Amino acid sequence: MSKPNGCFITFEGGEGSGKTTQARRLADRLELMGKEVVLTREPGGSPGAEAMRHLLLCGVIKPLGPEAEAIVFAAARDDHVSTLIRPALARGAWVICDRFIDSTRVYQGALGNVDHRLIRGLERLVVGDTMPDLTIILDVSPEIGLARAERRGSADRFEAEDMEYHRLLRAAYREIAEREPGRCVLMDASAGADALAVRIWMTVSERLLRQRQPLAAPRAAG
Ligand code: Z5A
Repeated sequence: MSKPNGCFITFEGGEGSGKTTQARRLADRLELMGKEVVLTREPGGSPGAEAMRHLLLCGVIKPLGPEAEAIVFAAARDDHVSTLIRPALARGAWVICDRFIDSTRVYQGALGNVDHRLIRGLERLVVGDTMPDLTIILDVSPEIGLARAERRGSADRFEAEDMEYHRLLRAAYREIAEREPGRCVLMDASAGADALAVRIWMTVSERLLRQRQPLAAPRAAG
């Protein structure tokens, strides 16, 4: 068992949906409760994977095709899962990750047309049973998301795709949320960051924290 006590939460969604902002806020709140929190991201999160992040986002892998891209994302994930995520979960930490397997399913699978057998095969090999306990999918229109991402800075290889690409991306995320309601929660991310943080906290409390509360000690008789 790779996570006997720890808890694994991932954030997913299109550009500018607020993943990084909300992952940070959730981490802060859990830390205030005294939890050990490991806040991380993909691609990247470990020294080996961060080196691969640069190659993936600057576009040098793109000419090799979407299959090669999927394999490099999986190689980066392998390093991240084995050197950071699994050890943290095994010692009982809460791991919060900004993007994970659903990004590969959506960007390389649904949008890059990489065969789902390759995507799932890589997932089984690299992730195994280290699946997220909860995945929060932030859903926002591409118009709002890209405007936010633009305000933040220059476009990477994925942000530079056209509007239709971003509409398909949103639809692919919605489909995952519908298919896996036990793991995924879709949230309207067009609201302000404060309101969204409250809804995320309620979801984490209901789905994960309550289950992990130690049972009250039985009252002494008499
Ligand atoms: N990728 C892939 O193809 N396959 C894979 O397996 C993996 C990834 C793992 C990583 O980019 C790219 O890699 C990604 C998919 C691909 N594609 N792209 N682009 P990244 O990590 O560098 O970027 P990102 O994941 O798209 O994140 P982002 O653009 O930085 O967006 P965000 O994290 O969702 O949003 P944010 O940084 O929290 O907020 C963006 C701005 O909006 C910022 O100024 C905030 O202050 C503001 N903001 C945030 N929330 C709100 C609300 N609620 N209201 C108003 N303004 C807000």
